[in-house]
Amino acid sequence: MRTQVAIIGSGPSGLLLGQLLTEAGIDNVILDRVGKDYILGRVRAGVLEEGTVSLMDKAKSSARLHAEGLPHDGFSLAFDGRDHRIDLHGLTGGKRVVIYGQTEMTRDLMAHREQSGALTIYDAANVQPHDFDGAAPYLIYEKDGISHRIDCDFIAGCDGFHGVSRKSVPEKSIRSFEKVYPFGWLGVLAEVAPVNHELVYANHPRGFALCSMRSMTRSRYYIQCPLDEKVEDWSDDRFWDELRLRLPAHHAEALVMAPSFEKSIAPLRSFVAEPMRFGRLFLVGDAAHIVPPTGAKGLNLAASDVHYLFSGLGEHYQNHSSAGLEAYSSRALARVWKAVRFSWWMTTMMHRFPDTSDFDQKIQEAELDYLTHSHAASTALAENYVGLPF
Ligand code: FAS
Ligand code: PHB
Repeated sequence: MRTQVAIIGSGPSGLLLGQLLTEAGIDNVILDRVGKDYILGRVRAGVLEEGTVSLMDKAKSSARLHAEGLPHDGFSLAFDGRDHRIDLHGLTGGKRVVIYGQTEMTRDLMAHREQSGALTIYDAANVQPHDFDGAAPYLIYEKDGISHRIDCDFIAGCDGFHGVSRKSVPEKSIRSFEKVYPFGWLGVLAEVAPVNHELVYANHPRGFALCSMRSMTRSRYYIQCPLDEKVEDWSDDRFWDELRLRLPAHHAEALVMAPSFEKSIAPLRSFVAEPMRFGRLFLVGDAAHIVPPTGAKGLNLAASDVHYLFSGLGEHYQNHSSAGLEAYSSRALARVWKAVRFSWWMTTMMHRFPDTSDFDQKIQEAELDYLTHSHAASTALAENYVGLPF
């Protein structure tokens, strides 16, 4: 088989890139090592920046997003028993975010891809990229025990943090930067009305908590937990009790509880691999970088990577220019590092670190006090949260 762009990974990165290329008439094939239902069973992000929404528009996959997504003009920081609202819309000259689950975004992109007739090969085992440092890269994979080859012009490594793409690059050619946080997030999904019409990020002596949602009838809640916690040790009752202890009284009293239908623990890390391009192999999204979810940047960074790569591939095929592809890594990393900084800053400000010193705790409290009383500081938070320009 031959294609112009071979994409490894059918998550948001791969699907969004695949649909933008298909709409532009650039032939592409997506391979994923698991099946469609497994991908749709993963519960991940919930907040979309306007840039991500625009890319879904461009991919002709945003009808349901506009019909069901919830535009949010602000969110609250809760500490010392009260809420402090961050007016995103007012502080950023009218920008906002949209609440729409990554699972639904993935579902929409998959549906549109099927309608467009573009090829996705699920359950593709042992995908291996080859000769991407030359002019004729190709992929080898196995399906139903038979080995197959796909010749292509370019390979997009959209295969996430644990994928094969980054691992296929010679160690001497890649540099990585990492910070592992001493806690994780225990998250639940429940078919119940959210406690507040906007998100609430809570900093409490017992730990961080986040009240989010997927719709006005489906809530998503998180609490910070130690890294050695086991999800089976957390009954719903224990989770709800702990969440209420970390929220201001008016939220704790208003919280509507219901049986959870999803419960999981995610570790938190910051990770960046440089560069993001190796010859004709491009790393995209979580394959190149990971951020703690506190700033809601992971999925949105994947989208901006896709924007830069799609722009470069379009220039290559339509204008016979390699300028965009040459600039991909530096352009993507410039935005990645600012989002990594913001996600680290928000995580450091909102979580309780084990063994933190009294001095560091006072600094955190001063940070929150300054942030919620300074127009300049809250503007800086708001412009990062809605998403810096592409
Ligand atoms: P993904 O990991 O989503 O997709 C990669 C795809 O590649 C997968 O389908 C995988 O099956 C496939 N793949 C991997 N290896 C392969 C191989 N060798 N061969 C073929 N296919 C292969 N972000 C937020 O903004 N907010 C959140 O609350 C949030 N919560 C998260 C919770 C968890 C547990 C995780 C892991 C991430 C979370 N994220 C969150 C970040 C997440 O949303 C990612 O940023 C987003 O999924 C990135 O999308 P992709 O780059 O497409 O990677
Ligand atoms: C979510 O709804 O899953 C979510 C929202 C905001 C975040 C992280 C996760 O910062």
